[in-house]
Amino acid sequence: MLTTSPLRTAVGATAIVLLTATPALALGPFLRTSGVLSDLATTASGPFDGARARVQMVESARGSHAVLTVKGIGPAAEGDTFGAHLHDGPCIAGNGAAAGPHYNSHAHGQSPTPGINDRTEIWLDFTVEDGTGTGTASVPFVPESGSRSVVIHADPTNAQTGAAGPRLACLTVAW
Ligand SMILES: [Cu+2]
Repeated sequence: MLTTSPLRTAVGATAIVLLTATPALALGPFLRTSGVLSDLATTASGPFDGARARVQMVESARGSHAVLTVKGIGPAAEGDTFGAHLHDGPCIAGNGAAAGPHYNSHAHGQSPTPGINDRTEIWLDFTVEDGTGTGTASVPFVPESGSRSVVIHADPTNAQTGAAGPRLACLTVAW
């Protein structure tokens, strides 16, 4: 028999099954997903064609912690650093705009002061080594559930503006 926490009653049935595998009040993973990246690039081919990504997010008393791992990146990108972020909207191949803006905790009413930085947004930049990249982030909030995405950009994230150039690829993250 399933027992559901009141905090979780709004999420979908599949997620409820996963979440109730742990005691109702325990803090733990609320998102674990993987798959082949969807292509957002405007060029015919690129280093993320056919690459796979895995995203895990864990809730703790301090907020949330995210890990992005990308594997199978083409050799042309070896040693390069790419910006990657949690975005508000879904990942739709060929439609980078569908992912919307970065998930920003102030925009969601979760932080008192506005700002674009690695405390109000989940930035997961990574550097490619042996075709693999890993980005991590810890933030003092837990993002609201929804159909969202992790978007990989062409450039490293600018710490002042959050900009990271064209959108190259994405992965759906929904919880
Ligand atoms: Cu982004």
